[in-house]
Amino acid sequence: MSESTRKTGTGLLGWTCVPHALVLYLSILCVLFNSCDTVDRSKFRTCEQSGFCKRQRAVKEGYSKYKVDLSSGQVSSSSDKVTFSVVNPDGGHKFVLDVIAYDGVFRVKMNEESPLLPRYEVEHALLPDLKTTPMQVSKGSDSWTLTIGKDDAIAQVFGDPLRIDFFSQRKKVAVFNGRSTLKFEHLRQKPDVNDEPKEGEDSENQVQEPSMWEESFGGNTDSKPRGPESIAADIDFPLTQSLYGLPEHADTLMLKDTTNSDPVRLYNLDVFEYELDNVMALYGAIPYVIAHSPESTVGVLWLNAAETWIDVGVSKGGLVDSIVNLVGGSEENKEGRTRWMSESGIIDTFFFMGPTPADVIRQYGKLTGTTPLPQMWSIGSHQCRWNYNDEDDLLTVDANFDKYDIPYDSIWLDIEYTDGKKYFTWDHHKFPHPVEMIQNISSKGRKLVTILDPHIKRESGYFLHEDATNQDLYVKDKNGKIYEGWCWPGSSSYLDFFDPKVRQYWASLFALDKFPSTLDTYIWNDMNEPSVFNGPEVTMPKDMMHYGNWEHRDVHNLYGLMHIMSTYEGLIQRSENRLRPFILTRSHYVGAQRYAAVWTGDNKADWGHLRASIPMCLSLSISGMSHCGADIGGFFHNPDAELVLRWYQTAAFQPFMRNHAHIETKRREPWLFGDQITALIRSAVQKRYALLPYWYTLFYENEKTGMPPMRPLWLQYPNDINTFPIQDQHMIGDGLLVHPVTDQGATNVQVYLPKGNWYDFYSHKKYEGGTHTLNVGEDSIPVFQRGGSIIPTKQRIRRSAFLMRRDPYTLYVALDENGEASGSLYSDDNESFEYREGHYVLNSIKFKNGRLSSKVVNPNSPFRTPEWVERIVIVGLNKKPSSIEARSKSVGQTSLEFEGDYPIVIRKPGVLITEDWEIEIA
Ligand SMILES: *[C@@H]1O[C@H](CO)[C@@H](O)[C@H](O)[C@H]1NC(C)=O
Ligand SMILES: CC(=O)N[C@H]1CO[C@H](CO)[C@@H](O)[C@@H]1O
Repeated sequence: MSESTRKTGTGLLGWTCVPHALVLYLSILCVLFNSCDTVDRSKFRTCEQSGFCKRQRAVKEGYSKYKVDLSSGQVSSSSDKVTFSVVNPDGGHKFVLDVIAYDGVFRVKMNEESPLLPRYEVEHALLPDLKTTPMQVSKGSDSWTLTIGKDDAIAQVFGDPLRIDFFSQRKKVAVFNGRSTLKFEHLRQKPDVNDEPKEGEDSENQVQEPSMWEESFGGNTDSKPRGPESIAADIDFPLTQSLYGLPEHADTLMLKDTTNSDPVRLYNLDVFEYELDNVMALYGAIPYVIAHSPESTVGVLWLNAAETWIDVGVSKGGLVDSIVNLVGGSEENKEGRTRWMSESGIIDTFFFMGPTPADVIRQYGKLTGTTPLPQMWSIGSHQCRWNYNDEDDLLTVDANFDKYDIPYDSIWLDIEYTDGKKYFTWDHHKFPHPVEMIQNISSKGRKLVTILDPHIKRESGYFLHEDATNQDLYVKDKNGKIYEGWCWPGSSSYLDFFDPKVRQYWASLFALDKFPSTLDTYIWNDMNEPSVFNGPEVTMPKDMMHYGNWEHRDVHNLYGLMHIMSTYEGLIQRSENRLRPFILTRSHYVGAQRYAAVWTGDNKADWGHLRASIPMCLSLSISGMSHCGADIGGFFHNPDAELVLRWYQTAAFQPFMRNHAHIETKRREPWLFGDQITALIRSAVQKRYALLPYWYTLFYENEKTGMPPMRPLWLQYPNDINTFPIQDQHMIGDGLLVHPVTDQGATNVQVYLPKGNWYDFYSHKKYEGGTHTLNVGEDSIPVFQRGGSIIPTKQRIRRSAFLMRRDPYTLYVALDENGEASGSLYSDDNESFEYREGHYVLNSIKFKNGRLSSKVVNPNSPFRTPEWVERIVIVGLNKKPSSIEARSKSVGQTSLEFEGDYPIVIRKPGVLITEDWEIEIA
């Protein structure tokens, strides 16, 4: 959540001292004048207002003269790394360049040879113990050629000037420093004002700008004790201008040209009422781009945790032009360009060489990790509010879900459940019996999720504050004094999660004898950018100090990752490694997918924000954060019935589904908008629950391969250029295509279906590939099943996912032009880590030559479940069957009843998902 009173424009003093009535009055004023509806831009820096960004953006093409000394090239003993020395002839400063190989991936690292002080290298984002791979090295006079595999991936390192060309399947797909804009500000002594420029000193070192050694913004001064140390480099993509990634932004899925705007900014911030179609920084930062073309796909990760800005060049004409060029095959203007600028750290870039989008996703997942399979309940529907007031309120809301027959799996408590915003405590007046309350919820198979933020109330007697003070667990300023900022509790300090001792301490707090709760309590980590109400840009000053003597500047974008890593450890310890943790985080960085689900933060009750939820979650999904959703209804302001309904219908088909609202909004539980809307919301939520087996199977595959459940169309149809800009519809797995209705008063939607056969998932009407205009009513959620897919569902909808765990399946089989289809079905104990020891069942299901057959992929699994198949629905058969027969160990050989011409519905095949079976259609 975001501080509500910030909209009044009063500062720290204002909102602590101004009486409530005045705050209210100011809020009313802002409503009247409509000035509270947008972000206060003056709070956040532009590139021009950020010293290093301004310096780096002024760099012209051809600026850099860095030279690689090829004769210095050293190949490591296992040929997985080549090291060169690099010199900047302007002043003679020396650098080290490493090229390292992993399976399908090149890593390019550049640091000063002997920096004045160590420069920060990102920790914890990548998986530990990465396996490198050998390269073949061929040494030429002007370049060295490094090859992975046969000649699948090649990096050609040129000496003068420094440039690296990357080839995938012999096509040039990326170029590092091809425009010679690399600029590496080496660390230096602070010059005396009276110093004359020294002989032999580089020209850059002679320029002194005031922003280099101290910088002020919005009344805060950054003391910059280390001086200027920014880095920047260009990375271009000769084959394409279709670039994706760089979350988190409330912007288009396909990156836009930034020539006439600010660069895209990555700096984790708590932005109040964020604007749409905007490259301003938001809560998370994933410095990762995928450049996609029908010829080849390549990914680039710029592993740096400091403030980062990225310029994107995708031609003057932008998107339309680039598509025209793609179609026309024109060579000009095809190249997409990026230039990356970070305030500190080193240059550390990864090139994921593809060649297909699925390969890039897999390669990225192997280095940064994938989303572990979530517990089944956590992909159900969640109910949250700032705040459910007390035990009665919470239990009444819970009971109403049953009364109105709307399935849901967890209820959430925001900050007001605590005793005075002291985390790991309960307000004893409002929540006198937390354990009993949670047990009441979990007896119906549901969970409680409570919020735990990283700021700690500075109150003597509060155990956490006392421990943190006595055991030295807080972030400090550069003089060693504990940093104090302002957040929900008032005066607060911030745990330094970079310190292993702090992570261990935080993890220990989840023990059930420390935090009154149960194993059915899960965690929401908010405000972890970190949000500091009175800090520069609402966050921590850059010259604060973390464990290891690193400035906050170096590690800012990692703070949230360290917070959720500690929480994850706490949940693991609490259940003695048995249960899969569930955490929702707002801040995120590369690798956060290994620990948490993510939501798009404090959005707004308007149609634009509903539409934005799709590209935002798609962008996060392709960047690893696959368990993504947006607050249903919009966090700020009050949605009307139509918007709430459309939002439910949209969110029911997104990976993370949660209704949440600001404390000043009206109640918006799903039964509060009249009987008809309640019924329509019920139907949307039931559709979600019917598809839980499909989502669950997709999340299992996501852990294995990195492929996210929610996918842009181009991920599935990489050669269909019509799909490249699409962001109002998406795929779920490779079987379903969704085009939710996201316009107010819409009576129709235009749906693009790629080549092939498609079937309306609910009416079974057949469609061919192409653009279709569909009439929509208030109950419409256009969902299409791809001909060639098999979708597992459960059609006995109960009050929670838990209660459906033993229910039988209905399979939806949609045949392609050849009368074939395939799909998978995964099941396990829905909550523990035992699946990693083989306790699960995976079915590979195929339809071919009139026969539907299922094979247990892991027949030796000890996992047992009574789940069986109760119905099979087939579309696309070219003749009506005369008889249908099932064969399996449990049913023997038996003829089956079926009905309907179209679709054909097979009743009670009775086969088990733990056995192989066949159904013959004659
Ligand atoms: C738990 O449920 C029981 C039975 O409905 C009720 O009497 C009790 O007050 C509930 N306790 C709490 C703390 O919610
Ligand atoms: C089918 C199955 O094994 N279901 C398990 C799902 O998780 C619950 C606990 O939440 C177990 O009790 C079930 O056995």
